[in-house]
Amino acid sequence: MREVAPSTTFAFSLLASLVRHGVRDIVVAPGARSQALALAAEQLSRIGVSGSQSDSSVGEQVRLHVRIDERVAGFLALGLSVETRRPTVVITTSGTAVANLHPAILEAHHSGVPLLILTADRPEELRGIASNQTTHQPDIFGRASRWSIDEPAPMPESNVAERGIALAAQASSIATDAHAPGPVHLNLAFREPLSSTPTAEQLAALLAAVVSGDVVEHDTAPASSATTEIPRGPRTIVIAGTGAGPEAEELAHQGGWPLLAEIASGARFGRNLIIGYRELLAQPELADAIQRVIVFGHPTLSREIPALIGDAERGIETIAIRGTRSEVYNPGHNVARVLDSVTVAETVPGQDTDREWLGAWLTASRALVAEHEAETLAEHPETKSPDITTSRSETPASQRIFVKAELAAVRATVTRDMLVDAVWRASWPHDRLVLGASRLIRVADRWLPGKKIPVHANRGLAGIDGTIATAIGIAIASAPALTRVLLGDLATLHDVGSMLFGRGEERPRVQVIVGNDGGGSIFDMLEVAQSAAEESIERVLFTPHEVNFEGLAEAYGWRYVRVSNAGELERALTGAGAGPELVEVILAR
Ligand SMILES: Cc1ncc(C[n+]2csc(CCOP(=O)(O)OP(=O)(O)O)c2C)c(N)n1
Ligand SMILES: [Mg+2]
Repeated sequence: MREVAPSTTFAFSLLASLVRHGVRDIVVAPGARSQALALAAEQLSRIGVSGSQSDSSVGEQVRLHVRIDERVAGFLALGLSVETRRPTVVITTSGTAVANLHPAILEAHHSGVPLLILTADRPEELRGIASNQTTHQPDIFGRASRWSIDEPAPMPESNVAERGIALAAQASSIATDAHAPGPVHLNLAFREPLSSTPTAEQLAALLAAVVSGDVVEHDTAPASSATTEIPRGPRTIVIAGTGAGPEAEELAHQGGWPLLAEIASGARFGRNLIIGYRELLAQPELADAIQRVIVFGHPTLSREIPALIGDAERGIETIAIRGTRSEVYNPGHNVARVLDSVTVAETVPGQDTDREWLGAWLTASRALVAEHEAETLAEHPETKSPDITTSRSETPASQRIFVKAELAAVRATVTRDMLVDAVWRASWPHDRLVLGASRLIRVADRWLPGKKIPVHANRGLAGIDGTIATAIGIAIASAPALTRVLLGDLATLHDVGSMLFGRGEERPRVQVIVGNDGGGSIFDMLEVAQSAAEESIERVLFTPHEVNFEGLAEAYGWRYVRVSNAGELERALTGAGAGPELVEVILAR
């Protein structure tokens, strides 16, 4: 029997051991140098990894996903990790392939998402001599990786399997650190032979060695976090940025405080929720009375929040809840305390919940929402749903009025407000919603009411890249749930490579809803758009295009739906099929 190549022994030991440590998804991009890893991943996805030597029925299953473009592979892995809350493995070859992972790694770093990046490299004797496809890969991601190691090529005489197992343990424990999860980079050198094909017996022996060789810690130990009691007293607001989670709502509820929760905070629900917070923060009666701010997650959608917290003159005490992101939110370095978690101290006599404080915010919020609704209706009277009682009327005249109004409502052109509202109404707790970086997430953040639904947005760096790939990862991991993605046309075109599913790759239920206004209309909002020449803004900021989205969908084998009015929008949102589809919504610039 031919001996198993060290590269293959190492690849199997490392990957099988990572699966034993909780990995459920492996994303592979093709390449020769990484062949041992890719082939091992493919094998493991078919046979699973046994939980114990004697009982293979308690095996761990691992899913394999293959993508040609490493940038897509990186964001797909990010989406998978977001949904599974486990680290996802990404395997690439050497050279520019590695660099294509950088955007997803930066996003994962800034939003605290665990990733295990396995990049193949040349062994030391082939480095620095202009060898083909060879660059300086060790620590290429700099501060964005929690840990990076340049692992020498596995050699026949070294204890290759043990090394793979040890490396897996260390890498997964760092990537899933309870306080600071994030990307880990294993740069792995491989020497010829780059792989070999083990026989069934050799494979069984390799896996048995992994099962007996590693100590499995499936679940990360819960973060030992201190809970600090804070007094109820000061007039407090709770702010929830992206990734805040339900704890923010819980605290607001406990303290009886207004809750200003961004759209992707995971806390935009409950009785204390304040809609229209940006306008309200501009009202001195409310804003000037704030004495304390407690901030969860990463607020990124308004200027008002950083301005409020960052203004030392106001004398506001800001407490930031640490969370698991790499940086603590600290505008103006004005955050007084950073805490793991807080709870409200028992009420002492004379220090009851300040009902007036919450009441003032809620009243102002309701007034604002009513005003906004009235304005919207005045601008678009056709969107008003007809009075249902008139349809039951006996007189033909009033019936005609009803039918006309109904037709007008159905034929109404879609505005951004209508689009975000319709998507929000169509979403349910068992669905997933992903929001791209564009005007639409801001419109959604401004007016949408509270709803307890899972919303994700890549707000670590708020890139327009990788949105579709991230959503596909979320869709695959949350199947059979429906994942909707709402994003702009440029964000869609930036990530169009993610629409490519190779033959045999899973095609999840994902509805990519593109608000197409022909370019980056978010830039029309910039102050400079008032003074600069229109054609200058047009060329370098708006960046117009005339892409045929239907043709694009056809090329990639996606279902396509075009929406040009309110009726078509409703139909598209409720008519999602079983696989990927592109819904193009025509918006006015
Ligand atoms: C990777 C990356 N490049 C550039 C930007 C800057 N940027 C922010 S929004 C935007 C345009 C978005 O256009 P579109 O997706 O059509 O949304 P719209 O503004 O039209 O709603 C750009 C280029 C970014 N956020 N990320
Ligand atoms: Mg656009």
